[in-house]
Formats: sequence, C-alpha cells, structure tokens
Amino acid sequence: MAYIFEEPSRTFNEYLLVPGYSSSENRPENVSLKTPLTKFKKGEEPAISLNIPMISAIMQAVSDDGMAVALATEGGMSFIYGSQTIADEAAMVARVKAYKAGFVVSDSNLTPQMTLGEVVALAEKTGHSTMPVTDDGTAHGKLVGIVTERDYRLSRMSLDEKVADFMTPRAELITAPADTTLKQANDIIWDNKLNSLPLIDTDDKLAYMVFRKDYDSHKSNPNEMLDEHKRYMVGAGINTRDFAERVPALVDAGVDCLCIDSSEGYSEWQALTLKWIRDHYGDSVKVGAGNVVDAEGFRFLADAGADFIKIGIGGGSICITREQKGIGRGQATATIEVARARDEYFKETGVYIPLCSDGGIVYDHHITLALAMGSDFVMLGRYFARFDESPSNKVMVNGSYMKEYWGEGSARARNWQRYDLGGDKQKMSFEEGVDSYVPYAGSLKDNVGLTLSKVKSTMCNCGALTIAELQDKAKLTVVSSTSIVEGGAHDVLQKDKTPYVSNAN
Ligand code: RVP
Repeated sequence: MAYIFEEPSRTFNEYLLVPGYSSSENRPENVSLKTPLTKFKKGEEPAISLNIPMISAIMQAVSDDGMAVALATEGGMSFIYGSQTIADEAAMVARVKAYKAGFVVSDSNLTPQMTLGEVVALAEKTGHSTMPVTDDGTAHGKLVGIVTERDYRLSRMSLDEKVADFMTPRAELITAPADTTLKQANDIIWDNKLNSLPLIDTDDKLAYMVFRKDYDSHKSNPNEMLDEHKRYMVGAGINTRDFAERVPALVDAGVDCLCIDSSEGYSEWQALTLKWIRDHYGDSVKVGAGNVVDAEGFRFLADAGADFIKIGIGGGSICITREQKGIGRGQATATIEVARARDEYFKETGVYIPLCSDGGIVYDHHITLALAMGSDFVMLGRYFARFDESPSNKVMVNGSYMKEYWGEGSARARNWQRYDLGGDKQKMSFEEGVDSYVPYAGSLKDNVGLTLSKVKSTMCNCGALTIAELQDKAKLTVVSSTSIVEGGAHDVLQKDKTPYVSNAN
C-alpha cells in the first residue's frame, strides 16, 4: 500500500515564531548572518560561507551577471541561469569574475563626431552624465576627451553641435595608468577635486573609469562576497545532460560553486552528475543538488556527495508543477523534515550539509521562518526579479511599473531540461511554469537592507545572534486560519481606504 504522510503538508504562512528570552545583547547590530554554503566536517570551517543567507534563483528572469555583482556586493550569491548556451553562461561567469569593484567599463561612450542631441539621448537612456569620448566610440578605444554636464548648456547650444567642439579634450584631463589601485585612484580624485578618473592602458587605450561615488559605495559594503583574489563570487546552474561540457567551461570561467538545477532531485541522473564531477575534480569543485522534499531524497543526495541540498517542489510563485503533475509538498513541512534528516546525518557522520529552502518566500518573515526551521539560506526568484538589477524588462502595466518574471518551466524559458526526467529522449511536452509580472521595487541594495533588518530584529526576539542559534532556540507554532486574520490589520477602517490585503513584498 502507498505510504501516507500523516502530517498535512504546510506552508510558511501556517507558522509563527514564539519569542524567546532576549537579553540586552540581543540587538540587531550584534547579529551575524554569516552562514555556510558548502558542507564541512564537525570542527572545521566550510570552504564557502555566505555573508547573508540569500541566493538568487537559477532563472533567466533573475540571475545574470548584473544581478550577480549586485548580490555579491551585499553578501549573497547568484547562480547564473543554465538555460542558455554553455558559451553564454560561461561568459556571464567570466564577466562577474572580471568585474573590479569601483573600476567601471563605461557603457556610455561617444565619438568626437557625435552631436549634442545624441549625447542628450544617450544620457537619458543610460542615466550616466559622464561619458568618455574615444576615437571609435567604444569603451576601450583611444581616449580623446570626456563630456560631463558641465561641458554643455542646452539653453545656449544647438543640438547639432559636435562633441569635438564642446568636450573637455584629453590634454586637459588628469588620467592614470590602468594598474592604479582603487586607493591610489581615490587619492588622485580627492587631491584634484575630480568626479572621475580615466585609467589608460599601455596601448594608450581607455581601460576603466573610476568614479568618486563608486569608491564611497565600495567602502560601505562590508559584506561583499569576495574570493581570495578579491573578485566577486558567483555560482552557476548546471543540468544532468551536458555536464561533461558545461562544467569544464564554467570552471575555466572561474565559477565558485555549481548547482544542479532540477525540479526533482531524487534521481539517478543527479547521482551520475555528482559522480562525474567528483571523478574529474575531486572536492575542488563545489556543487549543490536538489530539489528534494523529504528525508529519503536528502539522504540520497547527501550520499551522492552534494555540497549543499536544495528543498522545494512546486512552491515557486510562477510554478504550476503541483497543478500539472500532482507532485510536491508544502514548503514548511518539506523544510522541517529535510532539516531533521540533515541533523541526524550530522550526528551520524560528523558532516554538516547546508540546506537551502527554494521557492515560495512571499513575506520577509518567511525567510526567518525558513532559517528557524533548519535552512541555512534561502533561494529567491520573485523577490529578486522585482529589482533594477534583474535582467528582465521593466514595463508599465495599468499605470504601475512592473518587471517581467517567468518560470524556467514556462514556454518562454523552454528549459525543459529542468523539468524532464533526465536522459535524452524523455522531454516533457507540457508547461510547469507561467509568464507573469511582479511589481517593480527599486534597487536590490535598499530592499535587501530592509528585509534583513526585519530578519535580524526577529532573531533578537528569539534570543539568537546567529543563524545556528536561531535554529537551536526557535519555537514555532502552527497558526489557525482565524489567527492568520488576527495577524493583519483587522476590524478597523484604514485611513488610506485601500483595502488591506497583505504586506507581501
Ligand atoms: P519564487 O522565489 O517563489 O519565485 O520561486 C523561485 C523558484 O521556483 C526557483 O528557484 C525554482 O526552484 C522554481 N521555479 C523556477 N521556474 C519554475 C517553473 O517554471 N515552474 N519554478
């Protein structure tokens, strides 16, 4: 007879944390959100830790190189989407690794022949007011001048005027060699009261621009995820088909961690993929696996050698797997059961395998719940898709700005590899994801800052200064449907008259 789980399958919304004793030490500024990304032996340190417990989903609408840089700046990590060619994915990884914080490859470049009209149009499009002028109009052409807002006055000049006639010419610019350090560049900027400094390579070509404002922001990012060469860290998604080609290309590009991207991870295909990686790279290449929703699935992937394990089937905001196929499990129940299995595995083997709760995070407090239930970090799609830094289009819908967000199992992404059963001939013919809009929410930095301030505040209420302490001390209670109503604003007439729905972000 079939196995029946007696417990109902619950979601995050069905739980609350019951506060514990908080001492005067339990203040948000004392909380550390550092958390392991990869497995480690008792008493040892993980090879990679995240500085904040957030990674961005392996999705076309979420994780490209721009998102990866923005999230690494805040202390998390992106996993670049694998539903693209191997060359394109490797190029994204390589761009993240080549990115030097504070050293900007200009995306707004002019030629001396361009007109003031074109300058104004480019400034509007990119939002950048400082534009290098190069002989060929590329980011690495020969520098011939710079145009800033101070070089032109729209009220006094014709839009036909040529850049060559109003730019600040190279002879009047202060420049520095390409191997100048950020500290040295900043000193030159300060000593000469500059707003920007072009760095020139040995062929007399423009290498980077350094901006005064970027140096300041670089200094105010204490959580940056940097490798031993001070490059941003980045992950990448792989599949169980072309790993023999994809993995070497991503490793060559400098990837820090891989993750097998699949809606169903309890499969021989994942074990074969992990084995291939271990056979070829030993433990030097880190790789997460998933997704699973119960203890059996966890144990299978742990024994197969995964460095971390992802939890979640069917809970993603754009996911219709449960409707289409009838498989899945409430995200809270899945997380709790898998975390118990992980703790038992740790007791038995002395190896701690970090867990990632993936999908279904709607409120900021769901992150805290996922951590309290035993996750070490969470993977978010919808959350990050809403920000400036996501690769998807920002569009106006019914008078509000939205960002497009589509599932990897939607017809739009056509990443059937995530949704097939592995092997070559078992492709699925139906969709498991939808194409949607999510409300545009501004910059990643502002939103992540606010979200984590809530997480830290709740951790203090639970008497915890670290995620491990939260997992240990948290007291969770299942809520009734009437108490959910009690939890929001109720029985009052709200002044702004907008009916209270939820404060989901
Ligand atoms: P969410 O954060 O709720 O938007 O969920 C994101 C997660 O949903 C992804 O990390 C992935 O596990 C899952 N996903 C991605 N595409 C699809 C689909 O098309 N069904 N599901």
